[in-house]
Amino acid sequence: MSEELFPVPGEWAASAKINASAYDERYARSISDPEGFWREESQRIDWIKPWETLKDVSYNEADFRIGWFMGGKLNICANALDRHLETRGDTPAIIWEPDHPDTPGRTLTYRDLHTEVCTFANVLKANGVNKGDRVTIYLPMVPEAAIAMLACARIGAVHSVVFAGFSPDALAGRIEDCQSNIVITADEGLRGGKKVPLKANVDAALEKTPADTVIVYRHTGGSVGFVEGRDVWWHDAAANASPECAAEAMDAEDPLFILYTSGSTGKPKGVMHTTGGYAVWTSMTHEYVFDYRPGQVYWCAADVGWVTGHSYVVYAPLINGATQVMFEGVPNYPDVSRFWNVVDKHKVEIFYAAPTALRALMREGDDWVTKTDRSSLRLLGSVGEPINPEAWDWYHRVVGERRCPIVDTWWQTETGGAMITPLPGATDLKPGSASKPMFGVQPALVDPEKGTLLKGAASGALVITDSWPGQMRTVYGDHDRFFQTYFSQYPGYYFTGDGCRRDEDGYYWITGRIDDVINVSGHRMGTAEVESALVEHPLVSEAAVVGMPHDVKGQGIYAYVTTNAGTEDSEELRKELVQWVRKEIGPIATPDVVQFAPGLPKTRSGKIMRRILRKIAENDTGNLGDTSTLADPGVVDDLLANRPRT
Ligand code: 6R9
Repeated sequence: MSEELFPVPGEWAASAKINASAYDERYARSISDPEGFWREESQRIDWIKPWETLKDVSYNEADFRIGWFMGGKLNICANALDRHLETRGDTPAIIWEPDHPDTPGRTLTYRDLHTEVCTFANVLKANGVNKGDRVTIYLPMVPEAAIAMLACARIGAVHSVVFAGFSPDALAGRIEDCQSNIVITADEGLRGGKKVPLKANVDAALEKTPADTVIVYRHTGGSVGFVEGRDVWWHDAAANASPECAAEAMDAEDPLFILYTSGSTGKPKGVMHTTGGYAVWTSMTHEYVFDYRPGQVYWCAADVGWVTGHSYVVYAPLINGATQVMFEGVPNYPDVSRFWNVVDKHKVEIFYAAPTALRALMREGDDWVTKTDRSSLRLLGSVGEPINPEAWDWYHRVVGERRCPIVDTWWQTETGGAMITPLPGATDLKPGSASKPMFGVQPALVDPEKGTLLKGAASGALVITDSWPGQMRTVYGDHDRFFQTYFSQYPGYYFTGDGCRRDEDGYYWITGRIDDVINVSGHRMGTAEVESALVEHPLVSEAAVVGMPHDVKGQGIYAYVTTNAGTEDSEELRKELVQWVRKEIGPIATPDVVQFAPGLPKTRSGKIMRRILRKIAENDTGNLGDTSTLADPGVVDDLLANRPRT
């Protein structure tokens, strides 16, 4: 990897909120005097009742617990909206840019958003939603997604947003897991000119898992089925609701949301975040990572269905009084200049996106970018997966015209906000490195086998040695799974699941997942989830899924499938299996390669040797490593001989 250094531009060093020496000083203080550091930083939030104890944390199994800002009371929605009304009530909070540029957009000021959120909070109440109830949100990228989330937070209900690209089955599983009685959706979504049948998907999901209420936002106007007594139109309900709704005083540790994410085993986990720590953490990281000042136009291109959309579209920007663009569409519609046309249209200064989108655009050539103006851009961000130096260089040179620093932010659904990231006025950049820890974060590397701490320049498993305010608090409904997944492997540490290298300058280079999680276009997919979808097909007896390198997506999905005896492994069946997985999970889980395998490489104890399957998928077949424990070595020869050309 390139180790070229891009020093902090002079004007950034001079004007940014945090320069290099401020970073060193504050980072040191955040570790040596957490009490003082967080007392100051927590002032960014309006507390209804001040907190008493900074943290209550133990990573030991016997008394395992994580809590921050104990005793404090607040409402995160009031922090995102009410407190801005006096100073910036008429300032745009959300500038909504629709799927097609000719469709009229919408601008909601802080006052507009406040009115909409209070009204919808009353709609929720009128439909029986109480504090602590789980509300499933299955909406496209429209302001109503943020409105619904904030309305939940206002009354203390716990939202569970399900990405609108997920299938009815995946939606049903999530509704069932958190025992949610209400679903908020739209008639249809719209992405790249294509309609997504959201309401129909909800209807299908609720055949498996019934719910009492479905609130439907009319977006495209497409016709949808309507179940009397269960379904309610958003606009009808809102017309009868008061625009005034007091914000509930929430305990710092009251749940704020559940967000399902893929792990290395089993079904997706309901990652649960609470209120106080998440508010402080997201707001602080947003302010420093983007050097954000109210008035600047900020655009995070993530969907609200992912954690990046929760933290850096909905909560942090609004808490910080930002003006932001919310984009319904996709980067290549109506053409591949779309991102940059939107930047020009709204004079975007700060732009935050995923490497997969950048790689796809990079392939289309520079003209699509250079024919746009982009002079408003000051800062670029990257999130979701490692950004390869080639894509980094393109982003820096072509998109940002060498003028804009790139903040490559490493974090996870579990961490709530950015953990390892450059700060634009403080950190000299190395393309491909997420660089240095955020305040209060203590990363460390351990030997993956021995679990011993590695010092200095080293490569190993990335762990975090102590808690931070935005850390997830539990796996919904399964606290033991929370402990087992993240704290049992390397006792005393939070294990991230990522591999990482630390260089001689103390910069961190994330190398990707070292567990059975694949990162497809910045979206997490558990190999176990895809496998269980495949084996549900009546003709499949066994499946093993691994990641493979993919030019645009970062990683692709490679599935080895063993069919039932007597089944013909035809091209037709291969296509059918691909469609099957799309239907079971959603298009993001589409396998890139399906290889029929009469047998899978297994140890004598019956464990699938994924290491070998990974090597075959990576086309790295020269050295398959130790195959002596294989029960039947002939299986591997067969796999090698029948590898589909990709
Ligand atoms: C925010 C988000 C988390 C996983 C994480 C890692 C990968 C995210 C990255 C990155 C390298 C970055 N990841 N950001 N890898 N550099 N800047 O993406 O959350 O969907 O939970 O994914 O994504 O592998 O463990 P999530």
